Amino acid sequence: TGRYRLISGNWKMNLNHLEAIQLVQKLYFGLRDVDYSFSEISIHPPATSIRPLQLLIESDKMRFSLGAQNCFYEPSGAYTGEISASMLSKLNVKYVIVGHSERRRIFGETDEVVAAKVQSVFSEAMTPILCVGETAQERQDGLTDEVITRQVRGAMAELTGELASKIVVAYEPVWAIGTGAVATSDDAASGAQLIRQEINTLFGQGVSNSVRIQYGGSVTPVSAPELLATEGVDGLLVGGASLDAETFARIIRG
Ligand code: G2H
Repeated sequence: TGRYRLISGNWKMNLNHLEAIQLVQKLYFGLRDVDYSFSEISIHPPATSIRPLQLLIESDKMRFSLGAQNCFYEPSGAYTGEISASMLSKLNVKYVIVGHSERRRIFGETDEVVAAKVQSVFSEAMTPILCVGETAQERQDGLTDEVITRQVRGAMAELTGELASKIVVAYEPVWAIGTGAVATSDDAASGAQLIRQEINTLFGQGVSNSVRIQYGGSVTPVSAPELLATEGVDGLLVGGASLDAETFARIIRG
């Protein structure tokens, strides 16, 4: 497909900066005999660990890209507790997760907020990893297509085609997140297809063909190989299983 595989570790709100350094060192040594040049690896720690990990990755020339889990859409100002895209880009962050279902559900992020965050990440020359996916209830009610279409359109409609082609979209069915209920390869394929179809409608085939689509939701070393081999799936967004170096290394090794 020409799309370069991206495997991302989303640590969520876990590990202090000392534990973060240990985990990345372990991961690095765990992979030293492995050829994983066919994949890019991004690591998304809590904000407190970004600077320490930047120093570690750069000083030891580790082949990991640095990621963040969120950012605010304004560049600066009176927004107590928030972190801007420009602050992240100064730390050489390359990928920023935007619109994760936990942020939509717990922190009330709407499609409009997610769209503004996508724009702010692009404005700092970083790449958003846009998360979309239906809940169990929505799936049961037959709303999967509608929800995915709305979330993709809501976050992407205002982009130029050039920026749109650079986005990474993570299909994360909410019913499969942290539940151990991993989606089947068929579920992942149809989610990815829906996403690519909507991007095709918005921007045309050139753009939809270049967008990378990840699968996320209870990925383990057991399910990873089949998911990675799934038509239209270009990578994984891994939560719980990225918190253990050996486990995450097994996923990367494939
Ligand atoms: C889904 C995923 C990573 P987990 O949220 O974003 O987490 O693998 O723990 O389900």
